[in-house]
Parts: sequence; C-alpha cells; structure tokens
Amino acid sequence: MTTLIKGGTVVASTGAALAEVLIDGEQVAALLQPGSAIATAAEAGAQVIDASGKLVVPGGVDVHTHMELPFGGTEASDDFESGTRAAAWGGTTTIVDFAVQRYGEAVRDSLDVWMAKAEGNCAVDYGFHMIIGDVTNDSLKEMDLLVDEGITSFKLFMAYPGVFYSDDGQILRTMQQAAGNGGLIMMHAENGLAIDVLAEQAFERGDTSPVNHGYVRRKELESEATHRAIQLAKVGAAPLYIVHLSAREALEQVAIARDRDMNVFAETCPQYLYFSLEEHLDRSGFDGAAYVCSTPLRSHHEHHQQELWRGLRSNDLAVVSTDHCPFCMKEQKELGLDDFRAIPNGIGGVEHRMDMIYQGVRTGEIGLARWVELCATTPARMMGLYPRKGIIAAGSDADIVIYDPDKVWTISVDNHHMNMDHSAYEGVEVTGHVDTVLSRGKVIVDNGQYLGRKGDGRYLPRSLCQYLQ
Ligand code: DUC
Ligand code: ZN
Ligand code: ZN
Repeated sequence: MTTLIKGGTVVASTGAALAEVLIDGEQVAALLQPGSAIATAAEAGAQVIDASGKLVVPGGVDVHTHMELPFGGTEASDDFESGTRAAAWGGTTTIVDFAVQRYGEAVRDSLDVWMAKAEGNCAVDYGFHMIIGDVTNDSLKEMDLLVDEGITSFKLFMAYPGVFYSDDGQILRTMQQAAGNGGLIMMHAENGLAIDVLAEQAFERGDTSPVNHGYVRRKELESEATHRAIQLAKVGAAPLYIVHLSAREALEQVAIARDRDMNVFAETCPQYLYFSLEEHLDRSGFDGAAYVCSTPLRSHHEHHQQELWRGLRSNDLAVVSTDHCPFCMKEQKELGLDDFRAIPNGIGGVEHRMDMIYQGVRTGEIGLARWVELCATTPARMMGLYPRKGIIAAGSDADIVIYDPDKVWTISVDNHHMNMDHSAYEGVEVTGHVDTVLSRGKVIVDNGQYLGRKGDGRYLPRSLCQYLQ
C-alpha cells in the first residue's frame, strides 16, 4: 500500500519545507515537490492524508523510559502496553527502555526477562539499554555479547547505594570494558553516599515531607558526580552520556568536557525545564510527592531552567528524553507519606515530551528544526538508530507525526493515556497537538482515536552511538 501525506510542512533537524511524503509499505519512498508531475502521479492509487497547515515531523524518539520498573518498593505503573500506547498518543514512535541487571543476577538472564516483558505488548518500536547493577567479571564479559546483539549502551548509578549503586572502581572497570566494545556509558550522576547521609539527618530532625527530597539531593552532589564521571571516563577512555541532568553546575562540567573534545554527551527532561522545587516539589500537604524524581527539581531562584534551555541551544545538552517512571499517588507515592525517603522516585511524562518541548519553539527558546533534532534526530543517532529512525527521508521507517502547531488544549489526568491517577502536568495549557501518528507506515493515532494494536511495536537492535569521534 502507498500513502501520500500532502500539504504539510516537513520538518527535519536541518530545516523545514513544504513537501509531500510518499510512503511505500513501512518505509518512506520519497519526499516530493508539491504539485510536481511525480507527486500528482503518486497520488493516483495512494491513500492520501491531508496535512495542510500542519507540521510533518519524524516520530519522536524517547531514549529514557522505565516501563514496569520495579523500584522503591513498588513497580512503575505503566507496563509496556500502556506506556508505549501513551507514547504513541504523544507522538513518540520509538522508545529505548532500561533492562535491569540486579545484584546477583546474570546480565543475559536479566535481559531475557525484560525482552519477555516487552515482546508482543508494545504499540511502538522499542530497544533496550542495560542497567549494570552488579559489576563482576562475568557481567563485564557479557557486555561484549550484548553489544553484538544491539544493546549498545549501559547505565550505571552513582546514586542509590544498596540498590543500583556502583563504586568508582566498578565504574572504571565498566568504562574500560565499554572502551573495548564501543558501548556508551550512561550515568546517573549523583553522589548517593553523601545524599543518604543528608537524607537520614533530615529524617532524624523530623523533616519528613516531599520537599526534603529536593533539599538533600543537593546540586553540588550532582555536579560533583558529573565531574567525577567525566574524569573516570577520561581515564577509562569510554564515551559518556549523562542522563536526566538538572543542575546548571552539572551542565558546566559537561560543557568543559565537550570544549576539550571529549565524547561526553548529556540529556535533560521536560520536568527540569518547567517545574521547580518551590512551585511543585514544595506543594502543600503531600502533593509535592508527585514531583519526587531523581535528579530532583531545582530551585527557580537559581536559574537552572534558563541555563538548561541555553544548553539545549548550544548542544551541551543534545537530547530531551522523559525518564518516564510513573507512579500513582494512591498506594505508590503514598508509601512515603511519613518519610520522603520512601516516596518512589519518578514522574510520568512519555506522552507530553513532544508538546512540552514544542512550547520552547512557541516561546522562542529554540527553533522548529532544533525541536525535531532534540526530540527525534539526535536521540536516534546517539543510540544507533539513525537513519532508520529520527528523520523523514527515503528508506527511513515511516514513523511520522502530523502536528497541529496552533491548537490550544490543556493537559489533564482526564485526557492523558498513561496509567496514572494524576498528571504532573495537570492544568498546563499547551499550543500544539499531535493529530495523526504513523508507525512504520500504519496510522496508529488519528483524529482522537487509537487505531493501533498491542504488539505493533518491534524490537530494535541498535548499532553503536553515531557521534563518537
Ligand atoms: N530517577 C527517577 O526519578 N526514577 C527512576 C530512576 C531514576 O534514576
Ligand atoms: Zn537515573
Ligand atoms: Zn531513569
């Protein structure tokens, strides 16, 4: 079957132009000049989608999600079925989730468990990174095999002692292994040992409410860990990708490394661009628990948000992902009613990334092409999925979003599709709307209706990071 998307403005990371998109089966066949003889000929016999007045953009690529993650005494409330369907509603057609090796487990066995969770359940295409939670000789060897199979990135934690934490020696050994096999080291950069001291002291003082999560996870402990991770990456000669960066001081460390030509990259997430410690984490009663995530929301007095937007423009921040890790208030966030340390860390947002970053286009923080670059093209290249994903070009998968740049609407728990009993974005008015979504040529969202099926999404083996120098 052929499909022609006509009348729209096709946006790439390099710019935007009126063009018609011809799709043959699952792939883009050609971009055609509107009104050309070849476009007119292509229209005959094709399914025609009218995108007049709309933007035609590559499907979003969210390289940081945690579907069904067992964490904080519970499990993230979106499974692969509900979470990837919500992603599709929000214009994200590829996710890269985290398989988890826990202490005492074999990496291969853990990966098999996560593959089984996702297989046959996803609405959109998916890949995996591997969290290495137990750095042993065997784990290190298994990393090489995983790279051969398309799991080309490995996440380590400098936070969460006793859960996912790796010490500096373990980090260095993992980096040395990655230097040999070409894998990308993704780092949760917070000094978890110091944070736990401050958290215990706060609790002993009787400071038990959600905002204390933000007070104890100090920006210095993010920037110190970011600096340390960069130095270890230099010694280990491995490429490094800092996840969910929120503090301007941590961004400075990344900028210094990049100025020195290191293979150091970083992402931030919408919550850090729009939410703050004072306005969200410090909400009255227990409401701030909805905003407990790590790294934490930062103080708006310190202008982190402006610096993050600047970093997105300068490319010191190359990717926007969500760190989608949803928990319901009831029975999940509530685990920490009397102790902020027991609130499961995470915010659900896989559905809202494209819209929230598009708001930056509306306010002039970034341009239209940069929106596509941050949300689709660069994440695809960073994680070895380009040009199959992240661009509308001949031969690419026909993962395409038809986006209404002018529609005004309000985000609410009543209209989102994530499996959550609240929305961190409740009441946020946005301009811009995902009207139609195609995944590998098939229309899966259109006109307020979900037309896809469970299991439409396929596993994506990935090549190495495509930015390494
Ligand atoms: N941070 C979160 O907020 N949730 C999941 C794990 C993490 O590092
Ligand atoms: Zn993390
Ligand atoms: Zn995460």
